[in-house]
Amino acid sequence: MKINPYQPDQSGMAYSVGTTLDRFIKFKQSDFPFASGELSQLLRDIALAAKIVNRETNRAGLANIGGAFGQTNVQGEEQQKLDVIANIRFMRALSKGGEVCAIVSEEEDAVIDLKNKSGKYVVAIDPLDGSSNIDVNISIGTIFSIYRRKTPLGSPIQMEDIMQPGSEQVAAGYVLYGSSTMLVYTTGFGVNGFTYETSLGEFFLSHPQIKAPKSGKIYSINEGLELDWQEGIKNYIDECKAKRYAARYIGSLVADFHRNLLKGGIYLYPATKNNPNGKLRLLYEANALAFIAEQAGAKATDGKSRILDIVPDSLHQRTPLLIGSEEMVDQAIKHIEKSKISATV
Ligand code: FDP
Repeated sequence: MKINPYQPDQSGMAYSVGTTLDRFIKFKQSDFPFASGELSQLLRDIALAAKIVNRETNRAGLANIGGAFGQTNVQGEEQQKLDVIANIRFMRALSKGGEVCAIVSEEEDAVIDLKNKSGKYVVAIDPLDGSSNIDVNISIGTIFSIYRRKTPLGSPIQMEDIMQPGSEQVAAGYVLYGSSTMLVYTTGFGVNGFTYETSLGEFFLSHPQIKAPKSGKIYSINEGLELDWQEGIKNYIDECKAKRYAARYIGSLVADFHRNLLKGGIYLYPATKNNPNGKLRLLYEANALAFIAEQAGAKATDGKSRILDIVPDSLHQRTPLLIGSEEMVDQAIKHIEKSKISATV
């Protein structure tokens, strides 16, 4: 029997391993008519750093890289050693790649100006999200947003390059370090997911054109904070319970978001009494996931406005976040609006 390597293989002897992330990015470059390949290279740089972080997270239990680093970040949160390692890996990949002029990171107080005159892109990144889950072998993630700089190439970086609303993102994605490692990203032409094949050291296309279910039966929220929620959120969660929806809360935003994106559901981190702006960061958490959500047909809001329309006024700005299946987010918004009306009459 002769097997044609260019045809789908019926025999199973030469089954196709699939499309690598690199090849997919190369094919997709034609989505951008005048693209010179820098965004593609930048996505490859991110994927490379993700592979290294994946290796570090996998051996964390053995390599004395678990636990606290002994310092707090600008948010006052205790940095874990892996937070610091992931930050170093991504900073290095982004600065050496040559496409980026500035980086905003959860782990850095100020903007990192790379003084790279030819760098077209600004990256906002949470190198390792879900820090409280690092030491207990629970899924964690990386979240990134990519913007084109506004000021001319070669001129000094300005705040207008950094403080762009999420609607200006040219690409965004996340890496989920879970039972398998996945990279999911969008460049504004749908959402595609890639699973890491450890023995080959490659990400392969496993979830082409992800579409979020319009509705779902999963709600994800930290119910320990219920006493601090506003009325509308309480009422919405009561409705979820009345409908016997399933409560699923990992406490790693990427993991909770990813599950709900595939299965249908809603993730909520609302304003609370202590955190009137919620907990999550607009620039390097909410914006990227909101872009992905919308590209997959889901929705993201802070309860009042579309996340992607918010114009940031500070680097580490927080925002309430309600994100997930369209009908569920709409229903939550209805409850918030209704409770406001009843509070004023
Ligand atoms: P963490 O503080 O562990 O880094 O981004 C912050 C985040 O995790 C999200 O990943 C997660 O969804 C949320 O905070 C968990 O916050 P709570 O512990 O307050 O529920």
